[in-house]
Amino acid sequence: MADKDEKKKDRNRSVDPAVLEVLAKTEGSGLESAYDRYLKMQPQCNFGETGVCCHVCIQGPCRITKKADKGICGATAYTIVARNLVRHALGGCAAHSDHGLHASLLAREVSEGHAPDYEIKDTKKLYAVAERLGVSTEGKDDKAILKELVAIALEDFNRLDGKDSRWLSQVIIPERVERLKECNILPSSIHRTIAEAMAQTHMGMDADPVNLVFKALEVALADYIGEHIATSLSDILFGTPKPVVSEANMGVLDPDYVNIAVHGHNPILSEMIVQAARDMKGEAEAVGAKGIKCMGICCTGNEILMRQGVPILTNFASQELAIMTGAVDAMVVDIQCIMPGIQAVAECFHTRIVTTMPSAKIPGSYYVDFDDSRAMEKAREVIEIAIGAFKERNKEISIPQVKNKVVAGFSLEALLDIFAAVNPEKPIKVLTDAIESGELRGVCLLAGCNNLKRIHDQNHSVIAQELAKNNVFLVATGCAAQTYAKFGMLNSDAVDKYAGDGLKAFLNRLNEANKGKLTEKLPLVFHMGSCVDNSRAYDLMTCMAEELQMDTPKIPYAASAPEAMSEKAIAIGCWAVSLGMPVHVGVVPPVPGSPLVDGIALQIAQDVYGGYFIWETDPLESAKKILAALDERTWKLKVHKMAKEQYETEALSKTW
Ligand code: BF8
Ligand code: SF4
Repeated sequence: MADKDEKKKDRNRSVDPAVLEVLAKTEGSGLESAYDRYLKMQPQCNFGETGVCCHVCIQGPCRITKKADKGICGATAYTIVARNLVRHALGGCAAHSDHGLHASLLAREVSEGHAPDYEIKDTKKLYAVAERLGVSTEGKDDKAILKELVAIALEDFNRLDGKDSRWLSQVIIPERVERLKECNILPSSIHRTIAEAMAQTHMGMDADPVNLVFKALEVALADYIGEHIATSLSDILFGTPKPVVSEANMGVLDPDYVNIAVHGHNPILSEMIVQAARDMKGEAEAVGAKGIKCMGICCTGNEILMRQGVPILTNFASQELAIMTGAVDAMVVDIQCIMPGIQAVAECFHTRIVTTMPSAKIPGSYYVDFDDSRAMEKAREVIEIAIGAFKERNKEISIPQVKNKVVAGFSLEALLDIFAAVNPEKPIKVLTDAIESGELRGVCLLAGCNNLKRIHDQNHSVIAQELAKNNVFLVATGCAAQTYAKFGMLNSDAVDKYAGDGLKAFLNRLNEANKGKLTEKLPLVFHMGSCVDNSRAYDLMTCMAEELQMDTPKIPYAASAPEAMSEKAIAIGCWAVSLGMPVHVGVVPPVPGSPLVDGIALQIAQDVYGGYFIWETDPLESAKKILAALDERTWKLKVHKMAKEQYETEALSKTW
């Protein structure tokens, strides 16, 4: 019912003041964005929405109705829903892994001394990853170590011998590895898993919903490997993020500058664009600009915010609206989450859309064939296009004067460094102690997208505020983190405004201990990076599990995707469940069409993996359910600790 009411609402489906200003200014102008198209799309097909539409073969589409309880081939609702779930997870896995593969191939070039515009920036991380993966560093130079890491990564993409993924087996706790093996879902290699799952979901193949759901989880774990590889190698090549100060929202646009929006996911491109923009200030001044400003949208925005302090322009849902300000000279895109709609809007302005990757072209856009071996030359080509556009500005510029201060850059390494000021021996104990003492109720990862089915940014902001009020330690990634950036929730003012007493006391203790070391007070929400950096957020859970010597299902750590949209979000949600997290999703995915598959996701998964899904669209209810999931774990943690101490029941406390 609530969902139906939502759909009746008008196009002002946002709580971001900058977005509302642009929507108001463009009403009736003929400029079209996702906010308009969402309305035109109503009502959306209920068969698709609940997952019971199948077009796996071209006898279809088949949809399950009261009259037809099976597809033409005899597939029932549970087969169709489960098969669709596998294919959604596959899309996400392929996207993240493709990103991880690009990072691996670039790292190999660097290790062989090819890609001259890139280098190993973070030797400490190189050594840390080598240690985690069991690679000896003795007597080897950095490039040789990197080459070995890349070989392990590439083997994890291509292995055909059926052995377990080495990367995954090394980066998660042994108890989880065992569980995944027992359930036969530990991937061998990414590409093999993708191929097998495509075959398994072909018409006339697997009809068993449990087998299919398990395959979806295996695919999702392959996604996790791709993400972890992408994050690790990006840190080695571009630096592991450290606390950085910046700002966010459309007010970061400056009419006096050449404004370049960098949009997509791949730091291999955006790092070069940012560097080239710094080098080409003179060229911009020559055409009357004060310089060049880069700013980010979506996850590549997170990558360059975290490492370079580049401001955030906006997040996924409002990407077209940024162009409607008339102040964006070029929007440079690489891969993923790029709405094709940006081109039509750009054509109404002087804005150039520059596509850069062979796998993500848009008709009508400028195309610069980005090449790692000539990266700087290509980046300069892109900047020249933007400078050319600046000269052709032809419309009134109208920039919403909305922006907020941002403190970001919290890689796991950065977080542990902050904790180390309180406990240098065991930094993570600062967090686990605060949970055990009751000061904090647990940790929540706020992740994921925007989805026009919800009011843009509302679920993100309300859920975070509620959790903060209830003393949950909050980390964020992806477009969720960008909501917090835009809304001033990534700075210390937000702590005063929203945090409960326990969270305030915890953060104040850290601020005190880090006086003189940190230039800024700590924020309410800790920005851990892009969506592939959900691997960082899971590394935090692994670190807590190692400290508490418990399997992950006992750790009071939940995840939430308040406005999930993409196939990548489905893959992330599935690996998080199989790796032991309760996962809230604020937009119901196409699963309830099969009560059986729905039941597996919401309940049975918990018995098998310890993690499970929670579907809840209402933000206040969502926060309540996340808190209940955390409280259940905190309570269990205490019982197990007590049992361990009183009865020395190691087995009881270690396994879950
Ligand atoms: O990978 S959060 S809308 S931008 S999919 Fe896309 Fe979703 Fe944003 Fe980043 Ni992640
Ligand atoms: Fe219909 Fe079966 Fe073909 Fe799916 S696979 S479209 S249910 S006939």
